[in-house]
Amino acid sequence: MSDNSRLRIAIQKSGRLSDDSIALLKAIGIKLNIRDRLLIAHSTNENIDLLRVRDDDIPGLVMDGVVDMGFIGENELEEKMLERQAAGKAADFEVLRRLDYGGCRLSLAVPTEMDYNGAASLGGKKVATTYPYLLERYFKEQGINAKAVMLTGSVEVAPRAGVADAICDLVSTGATLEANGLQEEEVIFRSKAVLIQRADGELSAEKQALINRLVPRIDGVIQAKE
Ligand code: PRT
Ligand code: ZN
Repeated sequence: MSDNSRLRIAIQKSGRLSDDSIALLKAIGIKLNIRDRLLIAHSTNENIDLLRVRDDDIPGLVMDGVVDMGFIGENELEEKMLERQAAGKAADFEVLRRLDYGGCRLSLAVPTEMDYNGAASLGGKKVATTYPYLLERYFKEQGINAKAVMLTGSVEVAPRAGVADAICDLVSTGATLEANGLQEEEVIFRSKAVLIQRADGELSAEKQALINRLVPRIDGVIQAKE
């Protein structure tokens, strides 16, 4: 374990949120010494360590108090919160800021040849997704009796592979759906990257003071780009 007096921030090691999150930390004046293969990166000018992990692990690391803060997509955060609530685990955290990157939507898409007349058309069908809790919540809200089939990758090929009738996946440009003969039909969740921290009162006064000093700088960087 690294020095517990240093603020620990979880960040996606390599993926769509990595570069923008690191750029934001640098823009607010945090100097970082990142070595590609290493899990931990230390700041050379602030009491901060970065923990570089898969994005899937970040909500749990914050909610379990293993790290103090994290950069994460709202889609992943909400899914993990629902999953932990269903398992009776603590799911407390605070959103410090919604950020200006990582924008995408979680959408239902069906094969272009399918006869689709609203979400009720999915009744009795199987829908492949990496976000079963968000999808089941949507089905419940809409009163649709469909089944979410969990796939951690290649969701867009599930209908062609005969594994599911439709999919529920993240979309940004829509090119992936189109390339796979799928039509986007319903947006069930809109997401951006967010900066979260452990629940109120669980941080030392020193760490909370450091966070309180950093957040206005983030606002400044975001405003300067607008
Ligand atoms: O390895 P690790 O588990 O850390 O990474 P990951 O593969 O789970 O995540 P990653 O890096 O793909 O995405 C991280 C986060 O970026 C997601 O949780 C979202 O919050 C956000 N994000 C923003 C996206 C997209 N845009 C996006 N387009 N995540 C995934 N996609 C996928 C999309 O599903 C499609 O397959 O990218 C592909 C291209 O999308 P189109 O619509 O432009 O074709
Ligand atoms: Zn992931």
